[in-house]
Amino acid sequence: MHTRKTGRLVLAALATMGTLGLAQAQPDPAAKYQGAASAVDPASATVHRTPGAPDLTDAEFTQAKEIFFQRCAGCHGVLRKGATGKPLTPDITQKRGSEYLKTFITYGSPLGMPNWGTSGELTPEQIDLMVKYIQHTPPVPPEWGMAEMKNSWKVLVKPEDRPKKQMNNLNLGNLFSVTLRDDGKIALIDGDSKRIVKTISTGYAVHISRMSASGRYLLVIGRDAKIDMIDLWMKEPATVAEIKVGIEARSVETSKYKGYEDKYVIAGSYWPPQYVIMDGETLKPEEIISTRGMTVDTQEYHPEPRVAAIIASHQHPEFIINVKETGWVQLFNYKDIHNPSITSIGAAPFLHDGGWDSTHRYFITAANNSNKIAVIDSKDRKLEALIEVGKTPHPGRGANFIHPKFGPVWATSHLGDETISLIGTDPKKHPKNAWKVVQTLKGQGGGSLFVKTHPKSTHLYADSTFNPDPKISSTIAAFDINHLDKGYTVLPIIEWAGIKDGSLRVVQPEFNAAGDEVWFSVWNMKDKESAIVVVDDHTLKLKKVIKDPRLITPTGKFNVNNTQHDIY
Ligand code: DHE
Repeated sequence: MHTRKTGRLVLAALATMGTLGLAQAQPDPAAKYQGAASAVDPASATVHRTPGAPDLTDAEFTQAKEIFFQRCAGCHGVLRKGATGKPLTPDITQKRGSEYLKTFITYGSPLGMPNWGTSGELTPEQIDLMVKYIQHTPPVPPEWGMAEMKNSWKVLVKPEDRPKKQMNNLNLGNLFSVTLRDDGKIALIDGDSKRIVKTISTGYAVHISRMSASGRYLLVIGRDAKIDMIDLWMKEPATVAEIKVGIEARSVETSKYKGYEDKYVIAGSYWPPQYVIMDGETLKPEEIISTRGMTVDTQEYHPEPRVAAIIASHQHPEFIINVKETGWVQLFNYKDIHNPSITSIGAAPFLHDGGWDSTHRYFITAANNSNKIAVIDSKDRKLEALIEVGKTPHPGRGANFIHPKFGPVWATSHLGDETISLIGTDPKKHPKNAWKVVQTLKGQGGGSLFVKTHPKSTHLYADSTFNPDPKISSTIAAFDINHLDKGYTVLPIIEWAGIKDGSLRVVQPEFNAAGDEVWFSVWNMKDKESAIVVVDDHTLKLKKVIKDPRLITPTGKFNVNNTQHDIY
């Protein structure tokens, strides 16, 4: 663990390269979990040639750059150093040679590389182009510093002009913010009436929503790193401030430590690799911290350690920040944001998503490509455990419940296999079970992204969104927490939605505030009908199907009360 006073120091040395791995079996579910289009504007990156690489005209280089940023950067990184996807730097790709690369891009691999050729997503000509392109040095997009942030920053309604109390009669605690991914909007849906209150334009390929500590402000981040701050107290909820914190991003959070409620907002970006602390009422950018630095394992310099999950500590005035490629968890203390003390805790590379244990003391997070779960003690500021789990764990924020035999546990499912790992989380009353896998459940199949439960529920739900078998990706597994050995009940979500046309999958369970309903997204293509299916948690029966032409590619759903109070 390192504690360092930080101005904006960034250390530098050279990086080693991984190697491309190719296995022969069937594509596994993770193959579908492709990076979404990077928001980096390909035109913004400089062009240069590389010795040893097949020639490309400028026009070909530019076209290939577009395809790479759109299709590949989410997994391989903008600088192609690798993350969810393998490193693709010229020293590796030129050694492999064009034939090998062409096969790899065409057929994919069960390690998660989509089959771009046989799926028809890329033409043979485009594949030839990409084979040449990835043998060149990657073009580097521009940085995005304070000047660019301030240029993009707008306060649309000044704090002094905002209402002093809630001016609408919405049951805010049971409002849902729903990501309309490819429409660049969110839908605010009233949890009681199941009606869309309104849709609000946000960033491109909008990703997640988070709530301010008071439950008043909704923060939404797009993959283009645009943040919208929505005031839920207004007569009609509306955006009161916005800012673009980088070129590509995934995570946003607000300060929750007592005395600092709604005081600060933090957002972390994929490109440039950095995070920024903003004023909690206006989004004014205050302090930018670069995450570039050394990897925890080989201590090599990494130029693009992207910021993954961020969570707000309840134990100290701190944000807890996952730095994906280097494997550091940074605790940014916001007592003095311009002279911050940052505790860096070494975990494992490829940190991704995660959430609290039921006491909100331990941050439990996936180091997904290390097949590990890291447990961070946010009170004592240390690594509590690194736990081996299944292939490519992907918990979302995970799911907490009292296991009839092992006591308090936290669950994660996996992208790379069908298991669900239950980890003991109570070092005081169940020390034997703490920070180890106490039970491994068998889910429907790999390709799972999210598990969820609720303190008032006796069910654990798991999706299998990216499983290649539509019978699995269109349904949900519901486990009875008190009889886990009985396996699961399959909920035919897409059948209940009554939608046949399109390429449909079910994603992300989310409870309502009362904890007696579970909402699932029926995620279709942009020009096809999608839906949200609401299930009665007690009976596991269909309660309601929400359909509306405005519900375009619904994915993440964030109940205000549960998100505000970290209930899952
Ligand atoms: Fe997400 C959370 C990154 C693809 C839906 N996603 C997260 C988090 C990260 C992340 C770092 C944790 C944020 C936090 O807690 O602060 N997601 C990425 C990617 O890099 C990836 C793999 C590819 C990409 O290029 O974006 C990716 N994510 C997706 C999707 O394709 C999903 C399924 C659909 C969509 O809307 O894009 C998707 N991600 C979600 C959701 C959450 C999320 C719903 C929040 C879960 C929660 O309960 O908090």
